[in-house]
Amino acid sequence: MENSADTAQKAASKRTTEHPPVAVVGLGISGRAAVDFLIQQNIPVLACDERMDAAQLSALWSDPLVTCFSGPLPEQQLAHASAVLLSPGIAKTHPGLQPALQHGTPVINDVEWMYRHSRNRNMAGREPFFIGITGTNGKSTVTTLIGEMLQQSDIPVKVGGNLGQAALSLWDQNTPGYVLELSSFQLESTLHFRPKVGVLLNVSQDHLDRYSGLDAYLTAKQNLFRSQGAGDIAVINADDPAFTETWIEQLSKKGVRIVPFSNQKTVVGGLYTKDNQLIDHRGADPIIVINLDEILMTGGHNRANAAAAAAAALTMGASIEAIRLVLKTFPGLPHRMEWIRALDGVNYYNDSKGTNVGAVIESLSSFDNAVVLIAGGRDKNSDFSPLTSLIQQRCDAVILIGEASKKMAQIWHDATTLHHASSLHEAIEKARAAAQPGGAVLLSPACTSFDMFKSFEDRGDRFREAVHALE
Ligand code: UMA
Repeated sequence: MENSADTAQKAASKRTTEHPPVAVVGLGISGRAAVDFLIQQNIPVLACDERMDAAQLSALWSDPLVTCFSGPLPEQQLAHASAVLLSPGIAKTHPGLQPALQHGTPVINDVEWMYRHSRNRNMAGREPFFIGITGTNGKSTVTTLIGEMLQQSDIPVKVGGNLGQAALSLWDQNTPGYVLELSSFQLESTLHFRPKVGVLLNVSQDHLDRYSGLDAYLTAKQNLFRSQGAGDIAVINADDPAFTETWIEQLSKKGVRIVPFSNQKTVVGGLYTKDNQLIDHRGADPIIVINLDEILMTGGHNRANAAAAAAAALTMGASIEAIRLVLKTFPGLPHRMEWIRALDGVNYYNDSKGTNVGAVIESLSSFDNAVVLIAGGRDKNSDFSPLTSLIQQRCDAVILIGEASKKMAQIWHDATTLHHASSLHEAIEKARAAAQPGGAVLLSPACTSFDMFKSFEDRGDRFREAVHALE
């Protein structure tokens, strides 16, 4: 008589003959969700992680479909896998992936796999739709807004991606659509992924530790539209000079409908802000969506975010009433210009998600003056000089933390008073001492958090706790 382990083993070996193995490289949030999904699909998996040891890996899955590899990537096994699903934190230039790439093994990712799966498994005769959102800044906010606007319109979408919930963990046979925040890292490894609506918010310098320059970074972002064709929609920021007429024309020639949005000018065919109103001018006549002073989120960048989100949601059937309700009540995401408290007449803001120069420019621009900025962390090979004049105009002092502090000090030494701090607590104390009543203390680091914290959320949570603890 067979015991249950024998039965599982037999079932697994029967299953393994039906599908060649798929390799998953990197077993963080996206990799683990991919392995779980493949197990559910009865597909054998080669689960690889260079930084986890064998004991850590063996604790993750007991299913005989999964073979784990810790340490250096198993190059030959990857080359002979039917596909490699690559985690976004690992670039395709990784030496351990080269044999697979040379062998012609598809090196793709969880988003591409989900898309292909969705083509095979039609739901009640209908394929789910995808909305993909990318850009240097604002993509988490816009992704969340679109999700809320559709849900308020009784279109029950699932929301995730770079936002935190891995794409494959969202899969549900009955879901009509997915709203995915997509980073440039993720878009490097999509191929046939075809969003019904692609949203490109803005592009400014970021991740220059991974890309050779702004052009390479922009190319990765534009990959969102690579497979779009007739009937698809591209929501594009008409105020961003990075999106050239030639590129937009190429999209139009494929039959993609361009829906521009602007916070500066009238764009017929799209959405724009004018005279304190957000206007939908996709049709023949302009329609007022909302008065701008009714939008709960503050700042010019959030008006652009509201316009982009409304454009995407409207094209997928959201109602104006739902959009209005969401914009009136959505307070913004944590760690993005999050107001924490006022103490001694000074307002404290957590902008830990401000991990690049463009984000800090947006955040600082929403103050007139009297800001004490806390900046620094792990540098992404960024040029911090575009911040110099804004710091000069708006900051009473800058408190520098982390690995980038020396480089920042060299660039900003003439702009304002600079102080160094060796911990976030010390930075908060120094910021408090430098701040004036009526002013603000702003954590907006222009860097990643990984030199001192687990993540930007960890950095922001600790900042919030420490500020609340001030007496
Ligand atoms: N690993 C290796 N070899 C390497 C590097 C990493 O084996 O050379 C392993 C690590 O040991 C770890 C795993 O790979 O176990 C980590 O994979 P990952 O870095 O791709 O991270 P995930 O945990 O899968 O999280 C990813 C995104 N991370 C990155 O893009 C770096 C998360 O975005 C995203 O929320 C998640 O997938 C779900 O989709 C975070 C991010 O920082 C928030 N994104 C960047 C940004 O917003 O600027 C792009």
